[in-house]
Amino acid sequence: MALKGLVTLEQFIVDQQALYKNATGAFSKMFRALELGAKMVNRDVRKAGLVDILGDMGSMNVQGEYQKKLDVVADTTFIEVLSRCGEVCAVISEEQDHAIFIEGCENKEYYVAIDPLDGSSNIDVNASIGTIFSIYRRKDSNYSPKTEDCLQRGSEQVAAGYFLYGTSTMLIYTTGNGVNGFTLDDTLQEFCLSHENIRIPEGGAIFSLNEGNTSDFPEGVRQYITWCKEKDKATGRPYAARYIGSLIADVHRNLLRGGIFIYPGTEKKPNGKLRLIYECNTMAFIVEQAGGMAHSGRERILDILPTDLHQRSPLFIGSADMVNHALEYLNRYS
Ligand code: P6P
Repeated sequence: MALKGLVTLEQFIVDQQALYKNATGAFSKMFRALELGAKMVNRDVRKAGLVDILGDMGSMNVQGEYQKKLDVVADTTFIEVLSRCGEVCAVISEEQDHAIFIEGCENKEYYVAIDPLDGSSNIDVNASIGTIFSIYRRKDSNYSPKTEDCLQRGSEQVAAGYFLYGTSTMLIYTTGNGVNGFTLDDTLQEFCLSHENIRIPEGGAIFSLNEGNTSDFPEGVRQYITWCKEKDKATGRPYAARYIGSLIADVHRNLLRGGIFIYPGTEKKPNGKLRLIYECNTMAFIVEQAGGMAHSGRERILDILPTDLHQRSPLFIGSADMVNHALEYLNRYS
């Protein structure tokens, strides 16, 4: 790649920061911390087969899910780098029961919500996994942070992004002015701008959900998926079924190609499996900024006011035309 075309993440953030007259540099310090954490996790993920960090920890997280060793390594890594950057007052992590309040940063205004390593079930089989993060600003930073400060709507996010440890390592993020993608150049160990101003196609021909759960799906979801599978040349059906079982990878594919990802609520689990604050909200902000939609089946994801750090939400996310179509079926058969 000719140097002239090379825009590193660092340069991009500096350029973007110039757009904000009252920027204090806190933002770029947080991003440098997240970038360092991702490079460390990327290194561990890439060598996981060679050292003893595959498999289960033998412990459970607050979700009642068995923790993989890499889950815990990633969680520890990101909490460490975010604590040391000196700009974050609290970290909400999928792997931590409670908010982690950072000593010495009690008066800092930003907090970070993170799923340190999403897609754990894919770790041991070498399928794509990733880190999901959101940055919020506290309403009032004149006192030590409390858990209640970290229960804001997704529409309050200052930034949202994910690191994808796939065939290449990428960072996709938004600060509310569009979505940009960076690919890690392993030789330089720099994230370089590779996908500028990503826009999700309005329509798509990919549907992504775990059809193993079909018998538990709401009737509207079942009917929509049946429609996606019908033969109809004029509308390009049947659509393609694609499901990696890793939220980041499934949403990332649809972000670039168009498509819909659905993790619906069921009778047994009316709020589905995915967590609102550090999975649904993050992906919703990104997809909406790229021109798509993200909905719970009841309301826009970013409008939901959280009442619990680890609460779950059903998720319909992707190309606007496809999400609207799926919601029509949901309403028709509800
Ligand atoms: P299921 C991974 O464990 C995860 O949290 C998401 O990344 C993924 O979309 C979902 O769970 C997969 O869940 O029930 O289809 O295995």
